[in-house]
Amino acid sequence: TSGERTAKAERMFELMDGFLKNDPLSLQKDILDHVEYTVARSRFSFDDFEAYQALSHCIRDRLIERWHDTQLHFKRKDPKRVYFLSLEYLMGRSLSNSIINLGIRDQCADALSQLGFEFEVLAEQEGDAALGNGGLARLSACQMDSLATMDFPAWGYGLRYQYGLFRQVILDGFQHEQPDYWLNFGNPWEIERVHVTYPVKFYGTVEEEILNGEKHQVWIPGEMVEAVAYDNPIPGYGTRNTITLRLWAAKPSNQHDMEAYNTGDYIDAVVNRQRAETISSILYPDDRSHQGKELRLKQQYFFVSASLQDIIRRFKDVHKDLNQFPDKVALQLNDTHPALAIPEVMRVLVDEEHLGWNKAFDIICKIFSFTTHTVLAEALEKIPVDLLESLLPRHLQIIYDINSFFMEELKKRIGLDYNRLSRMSIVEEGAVKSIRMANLSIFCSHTVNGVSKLHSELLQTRVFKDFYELWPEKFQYKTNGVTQRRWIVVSNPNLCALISKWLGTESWIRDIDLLMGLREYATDISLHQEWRMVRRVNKMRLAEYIEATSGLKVSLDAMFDVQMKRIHEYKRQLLNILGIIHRYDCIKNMAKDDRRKVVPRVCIIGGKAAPGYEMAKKIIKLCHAVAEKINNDSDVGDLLKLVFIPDYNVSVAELVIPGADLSQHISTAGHEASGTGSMKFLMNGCLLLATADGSTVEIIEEIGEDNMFLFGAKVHDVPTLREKGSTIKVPLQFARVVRMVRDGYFGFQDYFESLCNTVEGNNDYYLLGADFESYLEAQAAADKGFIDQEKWTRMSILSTAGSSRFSSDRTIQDYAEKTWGIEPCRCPL
Ligand code: NBX
Repeated sequence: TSGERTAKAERMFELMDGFLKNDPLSLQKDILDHVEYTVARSRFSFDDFEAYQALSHCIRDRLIERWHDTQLHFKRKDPKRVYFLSLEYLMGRSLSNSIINLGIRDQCADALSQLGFEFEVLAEQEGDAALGNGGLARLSACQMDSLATMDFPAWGYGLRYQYGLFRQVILDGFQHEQPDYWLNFGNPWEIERVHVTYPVKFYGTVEEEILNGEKHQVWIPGEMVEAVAYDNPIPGYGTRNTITLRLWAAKPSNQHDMEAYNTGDYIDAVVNRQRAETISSILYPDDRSHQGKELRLKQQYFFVSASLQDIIRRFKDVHKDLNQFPDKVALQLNDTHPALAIPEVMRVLVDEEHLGWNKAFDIICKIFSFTTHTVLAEALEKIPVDLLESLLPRHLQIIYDINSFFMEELKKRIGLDYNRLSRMSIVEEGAVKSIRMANLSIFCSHTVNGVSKLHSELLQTRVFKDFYELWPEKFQYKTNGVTQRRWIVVSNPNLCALISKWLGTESWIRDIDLLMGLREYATDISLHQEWRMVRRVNKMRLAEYIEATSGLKVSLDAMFDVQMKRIHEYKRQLLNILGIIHRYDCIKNMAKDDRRKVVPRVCIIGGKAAPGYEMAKKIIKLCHAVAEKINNDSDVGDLLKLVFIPDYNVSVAELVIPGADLSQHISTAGHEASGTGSMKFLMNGCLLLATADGSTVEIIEEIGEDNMFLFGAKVHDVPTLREKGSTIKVPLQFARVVRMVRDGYFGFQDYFESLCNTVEGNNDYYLLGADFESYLEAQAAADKGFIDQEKWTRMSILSTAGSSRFSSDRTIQDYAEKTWGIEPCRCPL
């Protein structure tokens, strides 16, 4: 029997002293075994990449052990679980992170060096897993790390895109997109589960059936594809817990199109089958708009359907009564992208489990929580009804039913205020009738979370005001955070060692509040020296990278000033570039003697523009055109350099952030929901030059205005400034730098014209002109601060110390307590 078999296996395992060992010798043996048997190279001759592959498999084996134990432990304890539903994860590289979380970094480095390899070199062999666009996707990755580390019974669900976010290639200063076929060289970090598959259905019709004398709607689907699970183990730090990120890939189903085979058109039938795979083949690279594309909707439903089948199966393995579902399951919607989960759960409960509408809806409202990541009403997702009707006819009916119920409830509360009813309705009647996914998500979730305090205020007073007034208790916020494991321990090992030395413990890696202990030493001169030394080594590494990627040599004495994030008009990279032009112009017009007083700068900009976002692409080109002029001007020399670092991604961030002196987070107030890049810079002791937007407002509370360079209109000034439009007094310097671009000083006059138009007079929606003067003042303050290195170092230490509030551990603790109602479930060692 299987019970006997299990007992026998357990005995054998103990006899053989089963678990893998982590001393350098055992690691070496395992690495060499993988060279020979997994990579299939000779153990006497293999290169860096093959060594990376072997090492990864050796680490993967160790992850799998812990992962099995964790899953078994969860199964035995059966705690309430959270399921994190996100269409995007920016995991970056896994090797260093895994080794550090397993606590075997030194042992691995030893093992490798005895084999003649260097750990850092092997780690560089790994490509990024870039299954997401920007902040939202990296946040998911940070939160998975925290969930694992804090022992929460959590699962992440996502899509296994074959093509991740495009690679950005710059030719003549223009962005070109190249496909990121990241699976080309294999992926040791995933485990294909050929037996964990679910059918996902599309199209078809809805028919009425009579069951036990009652009318029922049944969906007769027209097409079917198969979802196959790929599991990515996520190890926690300082714990055995290793949780699962389960990504779905689409495969043709065997029942896909039986007819075609029967009619004999074999070739066509096979080609058709292949098309199923396109569902999970590509990540949409646009992080602002949604175009109502059928493929995107298919992706969303494919993801939701497979995940929910898996979740419900796991529940039913142990429990009979679906009424207990809310006691055991929390479903977290990462933005509205997975919101089809709401009608899908309804469909399963009503049509398949015959639970009855009211009971089912009651369950829905207890299990879903929703987090939104935007402030812009126009960025909210809407699905055209036509599209939904053809792809998911039954879901459309269910959404209509939810909406009728919603409208009835609303009328009880607000009467027949038709304007308001139509604003709040889940169905938007307009030129294109569509479904408002945010309204659906708010109505059906028990909690609506914003991602920073300011964001939450804006949701309550503007974007979702109508909802807030009626259900204030639903609205909460959880300020975003980032994981110190990735953003200090992995990416800045020297700073990590320094922090541990001064705090006298490594415990801050799990218990981030301890980081505040650094405040005590903020004026200690010997810490200052060591701090500056660490920072200088990081700058050296960054300078080497700049030289290797752009051929530009930069001075380590200059201030490294970085703005790296997706390119958006609201993030105002253009303000940065115009500021740089102004700096250049000033240097040019200075007497030679005065130039000695200029604080040298290396301005570093990086980020991807959505392929269809014309203005963002022009900003990238402008950056290159300006760089070309400045970097070749002998009057300027080392006083000013401008570099665009191409193909910004997680691993580039790991290299750049530790080397930055100053970083810019300069969105027009009221536009950045939170911002998480700033938190990574802060952790690494980089000073911020920022507007009071998103989470910066809370960073100010934490480290104080004096420890950063703050500027610009406040959120409540913005509407008035916009009203004033062209009557605002814009500084002469602003008009001058815009004119330089307009007049072709940097070439490409015609091409930049439309870009210049966006910041002039009434068009200046993002208020570059209005904020320019205070921006320059903040820049001047930064220059002044940089001269006083002692003061600067103190501010830098205080930045790191104050970053503890911005750890994703704190965010996750908040979610666990206040939104999901889950508790840690720690796997014994
Ligand atoms: O989410 C970002 C916000 O802009 C940041 O302020 C915030 O810090 C971060 C995490 O909460 N939003 C974001 O990254 N959105 C997307 O990437 C996106 C992707 C696909 C899409 C819409 C938005 N259809």
